[in-house]
Amino acid sequence: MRFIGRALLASVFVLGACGGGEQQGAATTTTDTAAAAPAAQSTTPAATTSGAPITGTRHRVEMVMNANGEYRYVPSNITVKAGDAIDFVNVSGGPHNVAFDATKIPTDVQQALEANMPGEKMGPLMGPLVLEPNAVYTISFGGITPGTYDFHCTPHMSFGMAGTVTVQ
Ligand SMILES: [Cu+2]
Repeated sequence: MRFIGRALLASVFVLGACGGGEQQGAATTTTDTAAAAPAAQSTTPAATTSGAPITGTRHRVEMVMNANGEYRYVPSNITVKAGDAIDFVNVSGGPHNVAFDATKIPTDVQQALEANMPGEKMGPLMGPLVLEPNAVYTISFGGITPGTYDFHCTPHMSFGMAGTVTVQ
């Protein structure tokens, strides 16, 4: 229970600290209709572009270095329904990422997960490094066959930073 309490405290801290995010305008081209569009204010990441849409609950998993110097996902075991998503939040000790253990996942599920993992991946089923504090990496579990899938953090694999997602 102490561990959960710590995670809740960390959540409060994140909520209080997320006003200072960088807003770097990457767009260098303009269109007639876009000129007056307000800049995006939210730090919520964009929906996945190539994968299945998020139709259910968004779950939160924090990526942390805890008070004992251990690298962990909190929670490390999470159950979702197909169509839910997990927001993986870089709370402390980063960079972190989310990499699925492909050898233990059926090929069709691998393909669906691959499509649901946005960004410039480090390799097959190996999500990009999440560098910025409080940055979020979102994975949709839309279209994912029910099952139990193991994942780990590539930089901290040898430190035991690993988790399991069960899709119902
Ligand atoms: Cu890590």
